Amino acid sequence: MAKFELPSLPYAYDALEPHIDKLTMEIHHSKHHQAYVNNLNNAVTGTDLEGKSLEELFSSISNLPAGKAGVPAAVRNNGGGVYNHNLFWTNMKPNGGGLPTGAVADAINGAFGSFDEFKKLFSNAAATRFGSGWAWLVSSNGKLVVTSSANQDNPLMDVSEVKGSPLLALDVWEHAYYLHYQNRRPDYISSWWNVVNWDEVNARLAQAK
Ligand code: MN3
Repeated sequence: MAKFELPSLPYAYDALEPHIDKLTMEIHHSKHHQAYVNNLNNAVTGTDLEGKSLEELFSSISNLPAGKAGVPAAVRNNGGGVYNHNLFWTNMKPNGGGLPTGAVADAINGAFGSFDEFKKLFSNAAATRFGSGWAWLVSSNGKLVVTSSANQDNPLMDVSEVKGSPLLALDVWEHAYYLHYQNRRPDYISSWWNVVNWDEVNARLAQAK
C-alpha cells in the first residue's frame, strides 16, 4: 500500500539551468527521488511503522522496531531521502539567489555576523562533507546553525549531531552534480547559490520550533 508519494517539481526540469542542468534534474527527481519513495513504502508496508509520518519516524529513528529484517536501516536511508529531496526542490527556484530578505536576513546576520560569513560556512560544510551527504541551515532551539550530515540523515533524526528545524538544504551526493560538474563539487556549490529560494527559507523559519 503506497503512502508516500513523489511530489511534482514546482518548476520544469530545465528551469534551473545553467546552474543545474535539465538531465541531472530529471534523473535526480524521476529516478533517485522516486526510488526513495518506493523503497520507503516497501519498507514500512505491513509493519508497525505503516501510517506514521516522516517526522514521527525520524524522532525515533535510532530505536525503530525491527519488524522485518533491514527495516530500520531502510527507513532511515529512504525516509531521509524522501524528506530531504522534498525540501531540496522547494529550496530552489529559477531566478533565485541574491541576498536573503526579511526575518532570515536578520537571523543570519545575528547568528553569523554577515551573509558572506554564513555563505562561507555553509559552502565549506557542503564542500568538506566526505562522501555522500547534505549541508544544512537549521533552526536549533531558536538559534541558526550550519551543519552537515552523512548519507540521507537530517536534523529531524534523533541520531543527528545538530537537531532542529531544517531551513535550507544542499544535496552534495555525486548524483546531484556529476553529469555537469564531474568532480568539481565546489563549482556546483558556488553556482547553486544562484537558485536559492529565500522566500521558502523565510516560510520555514516562520514555522520553526
Ligand atoms: Mn539526491
